[in-house]
Amino acid sequence: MALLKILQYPDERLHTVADQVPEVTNEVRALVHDMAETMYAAPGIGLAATQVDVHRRVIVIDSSETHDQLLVLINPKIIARSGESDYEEGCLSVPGVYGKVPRSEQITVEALDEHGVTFTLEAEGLLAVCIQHEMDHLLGKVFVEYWSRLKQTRIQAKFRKQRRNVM
Ligand code: K1U
Ligand code: ZN
Repeated sequence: MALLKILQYPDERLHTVADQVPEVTNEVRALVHDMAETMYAAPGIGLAATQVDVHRRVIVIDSSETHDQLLVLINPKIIARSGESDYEEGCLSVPGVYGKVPRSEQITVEALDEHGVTFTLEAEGLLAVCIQHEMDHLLGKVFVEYWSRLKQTRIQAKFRKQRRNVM
C-alpha cells in the first residue's frame, strides 16, 4: 500500500498521452490499489494514472456518498454520448480551482475492470462528468485548458508563485 504523489498543474508531465494497458497484471492491480488509496486520502472522487505520473490508461472513481463504490476503468472508451451538462469541476492537480466545462450529460463507456473483464457502463450526472474529466487526463488534457488563454495564464502564474514560495 502506498500513497502516490499527485502532479500539480502546470507540470508538463500532465500533458503526456497515456498508453493502452496490454494486459491486466498484478502490477496493474497494485497500481489500481495505490491510486484508490491516494484518491480516498486526498480526498477526491476520481484519479487518473497520468496524475500520479504513470502513463497508462487507468482510472479510479468513487462518486458515491458512502465512499465504498470503487469503479475501476482500464482502457476506457466512450461508445455513446448524449445531452449537455456543465457541472462545477475540481481537480486534485489544480487544487482550489473550480469551474464549468462543457460535457455530455449521459455517456456509455466500455472498459476493463481490475480482473481484465470487459464491462459496459451507462453513466449520467456527476459520474458521467467525472469519467470524462479523468479520460481527458489520460489524453494529457487538464480541465482548465477548456478556458481562455488569459485565465490559464493567470492560474499558471498563481501556481508557479506558490511553488517558488515553498522551495
Ligand atoms: O481528477 C481529479 O483530480 C479528481 C477530481 C474529479 C472531479 C471532481 C468533480 C468534477 C469532475 C471531476 C476530484 O475529485 S476534485 C475533488 C472533489 O471533487 C471532491 C473532494 C472531496 C469531496 C467531494 C468531492
Ligand atoms: Zn483532474
